[in-house]
Amino acid sequence: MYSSTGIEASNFVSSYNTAFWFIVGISLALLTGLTIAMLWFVYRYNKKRNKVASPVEGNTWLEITWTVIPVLLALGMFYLGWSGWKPMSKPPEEGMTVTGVARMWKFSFMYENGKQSDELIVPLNTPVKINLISLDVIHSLFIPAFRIKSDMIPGRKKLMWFIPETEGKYDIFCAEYCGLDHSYMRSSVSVLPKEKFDAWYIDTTKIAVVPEEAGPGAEGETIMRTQGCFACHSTDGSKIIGPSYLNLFGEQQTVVRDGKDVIITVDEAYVNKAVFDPNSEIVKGYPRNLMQSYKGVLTNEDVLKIIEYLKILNEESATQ
Ligand code: HEC
Ligand SMILES: [Cu+2]
Repeated sequence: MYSSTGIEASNFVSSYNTAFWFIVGISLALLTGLTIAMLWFVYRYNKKRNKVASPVEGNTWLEITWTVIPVLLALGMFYLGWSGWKPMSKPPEEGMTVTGVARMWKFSFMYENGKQSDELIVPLNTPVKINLISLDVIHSLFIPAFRIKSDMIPGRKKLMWFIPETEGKYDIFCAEYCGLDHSYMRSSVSVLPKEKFDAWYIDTTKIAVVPEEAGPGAEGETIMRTQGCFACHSTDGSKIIGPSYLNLFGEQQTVVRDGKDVIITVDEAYVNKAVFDPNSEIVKGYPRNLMQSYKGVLTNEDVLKIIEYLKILNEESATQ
């Protein structure tokens, strides 16, 4: 994985770099010019060399020069910045759309065909538009190699787009401090040639849908996918941020309630509480305050559908 300084990984790299080096160049020229002038004045007009202060009358041409030149330089910086930024807010009609979901502390990307991935996979030379969604706090999707960054704000629709122009794998970071594991909130974007991308995209067998489409549990699965539950809960028994959904429903679980360990059975009432009031009972060994309440987001009916999915998940794994 490389962050690329030399290569043009996206359509925004060259205009961005032009503005960047223009500003750096002006800053360096001003720094050296001012430092040299300052040192010269210290040397030439110190008390030994210039015993009597000489009053200086105004000099119109000098004043015009040092007003007009910096104004032009500042306008030049503005122009390059503006003209490089403007196309970023104007996505083209064509191309593909991906939904990028941020959640403490993970990105996931959902494709139009239902495919879901924690890493962004995109085809070379195709415009990619990303709908930016945050499910909890403000995050920021930052792809340094592509020279693009955008905040992801809960409750607000935002779009980011780019055309990947060089094959490779590049870093993605969260660029907005979003809590404890912010610094681990990383992902990557892989730019593949069109044929390789298509092969990956068409292969929907790896989509994490356990129930048959429209079968029992499918609705619950869809709810959880759109709410981002799978960012923290796996379906294969592995621990991610929260406990796995596999073999959860109907099993015994040790939870901490009012500071005391209690053994409970995961039933409907318990799942309801876990979803609407997650901090009242914390599964032993897991941190408090990670899972947010879904009060007002999900209904009791939604929770019943989720429970149906949890049951199906156990049955599916038992028959395999
Ligand atoms: C930000 C990460 C995160 C997200 C997103 C999240 N959870 Fe959780 N969840 C946790 C953590 C951590 C725990 C364990 C601590 C606790 O009990 O609150 C947990 C616990 C649970 C439990 C109890 C599990 C057990 O072993 O007893 C259930 C049920 C649950 N979550 C369901 C959901 C559902 C349904 C969603 C989506 C609507 C969801 N979670 C979204 C982090 C998350
Ligand atoms: Cu973040």
